[in-house]
Amino acid sequence: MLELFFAPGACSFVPHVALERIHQSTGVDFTPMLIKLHRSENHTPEFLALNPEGQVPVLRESGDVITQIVAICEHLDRSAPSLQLLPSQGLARSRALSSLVWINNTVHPTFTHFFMPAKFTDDPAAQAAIRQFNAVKYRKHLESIQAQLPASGSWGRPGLEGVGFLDAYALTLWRWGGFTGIAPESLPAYRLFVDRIALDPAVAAVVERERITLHTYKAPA
Ligand SMILES: N[C@@H](CCC(=O)N[C@@H](CS)C(=O)NCC(=O)O)C(=O)O
Repeated sequence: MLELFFAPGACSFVPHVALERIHQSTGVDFTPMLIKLHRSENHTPEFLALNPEGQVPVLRESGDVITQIVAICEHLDRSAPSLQLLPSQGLARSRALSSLVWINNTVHPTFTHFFMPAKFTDDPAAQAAIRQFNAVKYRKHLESIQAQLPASGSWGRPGLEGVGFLDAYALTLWRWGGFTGIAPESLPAYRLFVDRIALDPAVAAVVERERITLHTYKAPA
């Protein structure tokens, strides 16, 4: 029995898409377990017993728990090697893994500083400064990602079918960018990439299940 604890639009979208791809390609089932972060369902004793950090994603497989996106992705990649969610060989694999780790330990925490500044200080003035500083930094990261995105196919998986972890993470980071005030037209190649990736059947199914919109930017009134 395979369960993914996820929150709509959160980074858990990455393993959610991978599990959906595995399901669509191999028939292996999983149960999506909705955790409402805005209702603090990540702070219940039951959830904290799964992940003491109180964060999604959590993968539970036959009672065994795995936390941390990179570890979950590595596990899912090994469980369905034919899909090459990460390229299976050589330098391509190392580079894709490098990008995955960079996103997880650098780009993602930059957004966390913008979105949840109270995690880093309880001083309201310092929180405002953290938000502003990290919004600028986040835009630079998305520009860097845009420069790496392919005009066709999957990010870091040249010639391979379907989407991989990097594609799903890139889409997630794009959605978050709208909340930081990044207008879609200011990153046109990134926007085209997201619209293309959204057509993938696994991505489309997860977007629908999580009931999220891809483009979150709202122009200032
Ligand atoms: N390093 C963790 C980061 C996970 C993370 O930041 N999860 C966020 C959602 S994107 C979360 O659950 N936030 C709720 C909280 O921290 O209170 C991982 O790779 O799994």
